[in-house]
Amino acid sequence: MSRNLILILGDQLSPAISSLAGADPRRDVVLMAEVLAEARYVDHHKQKLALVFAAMRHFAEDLRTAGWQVDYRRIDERLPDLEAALKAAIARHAPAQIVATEPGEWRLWQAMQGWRARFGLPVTLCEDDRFLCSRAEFAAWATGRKTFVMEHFYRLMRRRTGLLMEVDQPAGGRWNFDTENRAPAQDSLFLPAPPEGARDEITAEVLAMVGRNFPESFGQLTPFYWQTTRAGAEEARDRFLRVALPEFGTYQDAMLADRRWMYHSLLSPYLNLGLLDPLDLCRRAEAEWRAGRAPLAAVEGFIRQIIGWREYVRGVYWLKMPGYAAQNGLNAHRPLPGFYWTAQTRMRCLAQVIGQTIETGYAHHIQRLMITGTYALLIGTNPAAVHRWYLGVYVDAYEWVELPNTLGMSQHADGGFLATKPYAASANYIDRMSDYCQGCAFDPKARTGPRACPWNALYWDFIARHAGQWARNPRMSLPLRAWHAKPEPEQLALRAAAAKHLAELDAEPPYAP
Ligand code: FAD
Ligand code: DLZ
Repeated sequence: MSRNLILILGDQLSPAISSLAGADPRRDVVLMAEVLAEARYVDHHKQKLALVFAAMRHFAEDLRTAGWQVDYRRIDERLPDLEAALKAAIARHAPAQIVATEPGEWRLWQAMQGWRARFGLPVTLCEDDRFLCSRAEFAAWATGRKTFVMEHFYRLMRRRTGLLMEVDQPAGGRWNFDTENRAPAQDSLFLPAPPEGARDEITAEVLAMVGRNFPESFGQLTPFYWQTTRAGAEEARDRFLRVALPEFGTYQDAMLADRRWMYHSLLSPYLNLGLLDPLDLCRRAEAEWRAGRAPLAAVEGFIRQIIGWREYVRGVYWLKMPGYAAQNGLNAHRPLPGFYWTAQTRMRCLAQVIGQTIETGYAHHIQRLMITGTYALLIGTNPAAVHRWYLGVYVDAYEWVELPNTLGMSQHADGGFLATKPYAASANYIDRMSDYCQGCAFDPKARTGPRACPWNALYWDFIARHAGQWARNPRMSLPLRAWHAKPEPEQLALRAAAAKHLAELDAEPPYAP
């Protein structure tokens, strides 16, 4: 029998990955390669680089222990890209075909379409069955639909998996317990301690290597918060289920300065790398509810994020690419302010979230959506620039999940396909959901004047700037009516305050990361 060359990418670190199914460890060779193109196609956070490379090296060791022959190429060898790694591996192993699981990003998927011609070998691309809904199934679900409501898709996934189902009815008589979630932050919250980062030899070596080779990359390398092995990810999972899941829903949207983890799971990096299986994780969360250790509202909310949102955004990504990435429905062209790379701003909310991002490579959903996302939206930032920032700075960022969240949900650049209403808010929202406004240089209650929080004028300027568009959107009728009801002098003052803030931003020298 002839030998196959099986390429395993850095976010395909699952022993049950489809490219290995049916392969023979005695005959086939696995190729894993740390390459410059993947490390540099966007300005990745240092902790993301360290996490990916350390997890890849650990996974290669696991494969070897399981009897696989692994051809592993390290970043120090400075291979330019995956094709260079493949070319060398083909010369070395003379395989009869290349096998891979379909990648998570369009750019690589497109490149793979040319591999057969380039390498003169058959290429088999296996479906990525770590997701519940395949690309084809999502496309079939989407076909002929007038609306693409996530909730409808989510119910289908609940039925398909049987998660939180009593025969064919949702557990507790309701599909969605969101109304019981999302309480504002309270100073008295007890918060679980942050997880400890991995400290084994491989990880220590990779941390030193990233420090040497990527000194200019975004973010701090240490303290390093992330687990780099399957066992470590499983420990983080068990700790979350035990300690934080019961409060997950209640404070899902809350933000507190210096208490950056809140009750979130911090499991997205491991899910996206393949160190945890999403369905298995949801079954374990369900078991916590069935055992009476976590309330249904928390468990339902958590499961919805994974079998609902996570699957849904992936479906949208593959349905809409490649055109999706170029959409700019609000015709926004401002560059991303330089302080997104430095956290040097007097707006305390942004300084907090960006500062935390620099230090950890993590921010929770509402920090991403309603702080860094909303500010970029209000000032009219080019969505492609916002997309590049999010794709780089978070340790869990891969385009299939990041792009729809950024361009669609956060920047409303897809014409309202993913979110029918923009996630725009004034300082009032931040003051209600966080403690960021306490001790800020600006007053969240003031709309104009030297101490007025810039978010207030920017919010109304955003409503006014796109008033024609909102007039066609029934979900925006309330803020639009409120804008039109304002006396003209107030409208003028708000727009002048917004113009002043934007002019100050424009006057800053462009930041080139
Ligand atoms: P938890 O709050 O504990 O949620 C549990 C799990 O649900 C997460 O681990 C994640 O797998 C899933 N999940 C929750 N919300 C979403 C969502 N909106 N889309 C997809 N999955 C979701 N998530 C990423 O995994 N990678 C990204 O690059 C990414 N970029 C984002 C960019 C923007 C602008 C926004 C608004 C959201 C983005 N998200 C992204 C979604 C979400 O913010 C993260 O999944 C979440 O913050 C990860 O932290 P956690 O594991 O503590 O999540
Ligand atoms: C994110 C990442 C990085 C930084 N480096 C590598 C790498 O050197 N080799 C590799 O195989 N994968 C890497 N990855 C993950 C890929 O970028 C990821 O597989 C694609 O973006 C598809 O999701």
